[in-house]
Amino acid sequence: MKLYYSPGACSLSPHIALREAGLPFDLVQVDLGTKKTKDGADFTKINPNGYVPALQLGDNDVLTEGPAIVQYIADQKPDSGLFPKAGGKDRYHAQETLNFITTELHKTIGSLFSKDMPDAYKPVVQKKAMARLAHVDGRLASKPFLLGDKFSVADGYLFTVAGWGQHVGLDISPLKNLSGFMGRVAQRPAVQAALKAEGLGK
Ligand SMILES: N[C@@H](CCC(=O)N[C@@H](CS)C(=O)NCC(=O)O)C(=O)O
Repeated sequence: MKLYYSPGACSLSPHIALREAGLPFDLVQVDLGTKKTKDGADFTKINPNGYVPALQLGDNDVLTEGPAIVQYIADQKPDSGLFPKAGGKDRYHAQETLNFITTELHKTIGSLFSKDMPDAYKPVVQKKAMARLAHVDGRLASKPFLLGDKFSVADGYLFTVAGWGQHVGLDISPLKNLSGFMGRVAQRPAVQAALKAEGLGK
């Protein structure tokens, strides 16, 4: 497998998932400005939308969209506990969580990086993002990870997008459960390895 990524972008979520699952993979860096891969290939031939993450599964098979990619990765190691197995209610609740992260957090917090966002609109988006993060903080009051006692691919996704907050004027320090979660996830060897490989490690 080949993961197309950009340092610190939402592709960090499947990158963490691949390392947590212990699967072999190659990393290919993409310049999101020029839409070229590090080795000069046209990334829009790989993902016509021109965004990361994209996971090359075989010569002619590329999977895109972060929530689908992390489920695929977890399903390669069904006993890893990285995502509930198909068939039970837990699976749907886990998908509910991924959908919440992608629509309510990823796209909301991610939009604050846009240079095209009018300054007057930023506080509106920041307020909405903080309300959603407060909801997550509440969920983490009674359990260490989003789905319970065990780390799942949803946690790697939350860690990735909540980590952007500090760069876009969101102060999560009053959200004690979420802050604790961020610290806990950051300590995980797979997460540290992913950050280091993306040039973000300490
Ligand atoms: N719907 C996609 C969105 C992915 C996305 O927003 N990727 C960003 C980085 S976090 C990107 O590559 N942006 C560059 C662009 O849209 O041109 C997903 O969930 O995977």
